[in-house]
Amino acid sequence: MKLNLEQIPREKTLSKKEFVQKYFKPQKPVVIERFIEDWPAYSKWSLDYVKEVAGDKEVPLYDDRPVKHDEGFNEPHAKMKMSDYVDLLKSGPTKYRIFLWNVLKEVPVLQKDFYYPDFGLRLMKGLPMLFFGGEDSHTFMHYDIDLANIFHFHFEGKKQCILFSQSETKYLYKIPHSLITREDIDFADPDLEKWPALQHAKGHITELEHGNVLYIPEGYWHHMKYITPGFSMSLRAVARKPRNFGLAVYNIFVMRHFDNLMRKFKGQKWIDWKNEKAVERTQKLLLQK
Ligand SMILES: O=C(O)CCC(=O)C(=O)O
Ligand SMILES: [Fe+2]
Repeated sequence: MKLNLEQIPREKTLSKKEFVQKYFKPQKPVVIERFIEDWPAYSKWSLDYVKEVAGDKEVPLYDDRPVKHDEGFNEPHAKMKMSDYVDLLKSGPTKYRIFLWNVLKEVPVLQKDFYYPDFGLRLMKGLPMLFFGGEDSHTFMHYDIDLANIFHFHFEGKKQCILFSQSETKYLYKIPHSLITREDIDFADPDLEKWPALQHAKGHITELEHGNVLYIPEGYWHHMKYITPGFSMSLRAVARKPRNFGLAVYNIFVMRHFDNLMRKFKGQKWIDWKNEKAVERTQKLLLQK
């Protein structure tokens, strides 16, 4: 048995009008294959180029170890120079990833290599973020705290992306008071006997190659698996649907602080409780079906 995933449609190019009508309004994902061919980044951006312009920067690295209280929240698991990291990526599989690296702030010259595309949405200009991963590494299934619309541009190598809309949350073993699902689910090859509710979830899948851009609609869950080493840039636009905007405000101003407080007071017990709750709640919904 496999997950119920449909291929994300692919378009060679797409006008603003077509994008809004066909994908933004109905909130459907799409891959645009040749959208950035006029960006300098299209011919320039590679791991070697990043090594050249940012080799001396120290970068925070994350692997796939589950959240633990004593390791702090969002604390990097290791640090190294970008030049060493690129060498590591090229030397073979590694779990180490860079998650949310602010390009503008860290390496301003990279700004000249891309434009803010006009998709009819107002993009947040201060927040172009970069993500890197080694062969076989993955970003846990999550949705972003602000439930933004995401344009995810991929460079060098291949990356598998699995998406679910918020309507599927009930089948995904979501951890309460957080933005992730159970971290021990391997979405690229899930054990459906252990996680039976996943059979009911309807999702989307694609593989990105250099120069492709994936539109991720508001609040969609995303799981990324780097098939070969590579990196991506995300540009974001604020959630427009009132429900999503409301959830974003709740997550940023309430959920996050409540969760931090509970971690402080209850420590690992809080994390263990949430992990159990994720299964309990999902099983309960399954019985009601
Ligand atoms: O590609 C990745 O490693 C993660 C991307 C992501 O989570 C995002 O763009 O919001
Ligand atoms: Fe994300």
